[in-house]
Amino acid sequence: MAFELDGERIAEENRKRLKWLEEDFGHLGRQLTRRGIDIEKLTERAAAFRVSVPSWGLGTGGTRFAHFAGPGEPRNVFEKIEDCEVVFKLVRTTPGISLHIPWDQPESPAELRSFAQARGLFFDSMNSNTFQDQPEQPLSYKFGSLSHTDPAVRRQAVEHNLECLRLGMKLGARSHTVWVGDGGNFPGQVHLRRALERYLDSLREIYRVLPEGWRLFIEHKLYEPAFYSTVLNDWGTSYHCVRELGERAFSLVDLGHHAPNVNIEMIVARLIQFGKLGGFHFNDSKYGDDDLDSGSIKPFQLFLIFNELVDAEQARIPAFDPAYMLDQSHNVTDPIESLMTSAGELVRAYVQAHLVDRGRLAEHQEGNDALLALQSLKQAFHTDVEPILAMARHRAGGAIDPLGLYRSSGYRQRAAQARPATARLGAGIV
Ligand code: RM4
Ligand code: MN
Ligand code: MN
Repeated sequence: MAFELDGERIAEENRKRLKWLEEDFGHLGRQLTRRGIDIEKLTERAAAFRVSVPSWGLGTGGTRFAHFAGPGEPRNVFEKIEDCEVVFKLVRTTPGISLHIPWDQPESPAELRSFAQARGLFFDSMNSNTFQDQPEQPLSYKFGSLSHTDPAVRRQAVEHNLECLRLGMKLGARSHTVWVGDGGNFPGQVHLRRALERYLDSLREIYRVLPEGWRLFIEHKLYEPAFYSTVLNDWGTSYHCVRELGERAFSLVDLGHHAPNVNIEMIVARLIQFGKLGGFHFNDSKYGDDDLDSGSIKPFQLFLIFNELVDAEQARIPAFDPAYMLDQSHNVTDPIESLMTSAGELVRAYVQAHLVDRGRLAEHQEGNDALLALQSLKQAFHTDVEPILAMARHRAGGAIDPLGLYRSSGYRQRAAQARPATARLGAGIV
């Protein structure tokens, strides 16, 4: 599908909004100067922020009850990339794409790679799928995959991961993310220690052939689809596993994969301190792995996570380089709109975290002044940094108002015509 939202159209829309933006930017700049902060430097940081989009987030998601298809959903990986291009052109922070195999299995990897490259996009992380059975698959994952009791099933699951690595090499990817649903529904069903040992043995085989320069991310999750026990259930278990595996193995934190009220920013701080924070799957949730839009439910939590990340960045913690990725399921919104706004929420939290006066905060911490310590965070969190975000987008050739421009472009309506509904691809249980 041809993409009419070209640079000229974006620039034309921006011209209408630039005067007001400059006024707001100037005002915020003066406020920040009073706080000893240089708005220009902050805008550069905002422009340099990167987060990858999940190929599986471009179609409408679904629950285990129903899937309500949206108009013009991408029908294959190429159409997903066309939609990624829209997100990227308008917000400029999202050139990376995470792929899910076999949902995104291309016939010709070289063709897929150049299709993405031609649009300024690249593939960052490969994601394996051993939580579903695929047609023609010899052995079932009903009772697990990498931790299955049957070595033949484990072998098949390992092989699938190796296939992802081989494909990822052809696509120019730099990391591999493993999430498994292995676990049990009933007490006694799974031997807890033996299952983890089997899982780790399988991972060792994958890690052993991890391509040069790649990182391996493992993603823990409390429950679901297993409702009683899950083999990689929490960050502590994940930390144990990545330490066992080696220096290129890291823990990945998916925000929705924790019990309600768990202090995720503390988990992030711990993993940073232990040198094992690999990256994130950003999303938000109220109850479980809801995969809602980032920052939609608990924006302060998102800020506090970025507060830890920026603190580590500023402290120049060695080898601190987390991969930022979105992992969302869009059921009632246009996925392109959700991804654009979610990317914006991450940049917002990132920029706000830079507003924290760390010297002052440290003084309040040393002096045990709980109230003023909280105030130093709140002052940053309450600052409206939207002019910085908009200016960073504008200067990078993106849209001052991505949502407004996207809606007025009629892209979705054209997609609906160009892509009549067919059998739906991918994402069964995101
Ligand atoms: C899981 C997990 C994984 C994602 C799958 C589709 O809950 O978040 O990252 O690949 O869903
Ligand atoms: Mn995830
Ligand atoms: Mn999830």
